[in-house]
Amino acid sequence: MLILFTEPPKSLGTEMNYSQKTVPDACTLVMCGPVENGLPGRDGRDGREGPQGQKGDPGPEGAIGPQGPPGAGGPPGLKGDKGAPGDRGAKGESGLPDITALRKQVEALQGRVQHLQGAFSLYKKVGLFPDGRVVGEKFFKTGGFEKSFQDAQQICRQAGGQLPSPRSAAENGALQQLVSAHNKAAFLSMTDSQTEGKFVYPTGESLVYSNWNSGEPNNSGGEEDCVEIYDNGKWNDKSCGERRLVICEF
Ligand code: MMA
Ligand code: CA
Repeated sequence: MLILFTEPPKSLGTEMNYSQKTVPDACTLVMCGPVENGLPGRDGRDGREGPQGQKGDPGPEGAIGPQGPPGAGGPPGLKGDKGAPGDRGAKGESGLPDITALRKQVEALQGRVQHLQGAFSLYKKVGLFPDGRVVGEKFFKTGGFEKSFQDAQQICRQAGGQLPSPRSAAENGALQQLVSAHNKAAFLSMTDSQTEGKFVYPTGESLVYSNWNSGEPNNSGGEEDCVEIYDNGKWNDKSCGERRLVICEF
């Protein structure tokens, strides 16, 4: 070890055991001895930070998370049906009807009637296209297919109607349109099954209108209890077992 002082030391401990030599101009050189290993030095300072370690393996899969919050509400539902009419109001003070309230009720009803008229007008067109006819308060509609009298009668009854009972030239003309459009004769509702030669409606009522072809009804073969309408609108009595165009009346 080399120690330099700016001036010679004034005193040194005897126990330090050293040799000394003066260096001209500058300072005193002190050589420490004897030459043998000294005590171990203090621990050095910590080294620099090492390089970053390698990326570790992925950890084990975590446990399933808690249930999420409920989703947003759905779109609003369809408009509900109209409610039942309200209770009758309390009797007025005077006992006379409340004209203002009644006027409002009439206006509300007029609006509802107008709406129904529009809806009915549309449904009528839909129902009549393309094989329906309206005449007065009566509707005729054909299924476009042919059936025996019994089957045709059942089909019309199941549909909430009945076989055609034309009671006027106008009604007969509407039927004729459907028959000629399909080029197929159709059964009417009337028969003379009960009394030969006496045709009646399903109710038993006698005919109020007829349009027999010339020479009809002739009960040809002794087995013609039903009635068909030709595409010229004329009627002929015919066997009920034949298959004819099904037209129903509503
Ligand atoms: C003729 C005529 C009718 C009868 C039919 C039976 C074609 O018309 O006699 O009255 O109902 O035949 O097919
Ligand atoms: Ca006949």
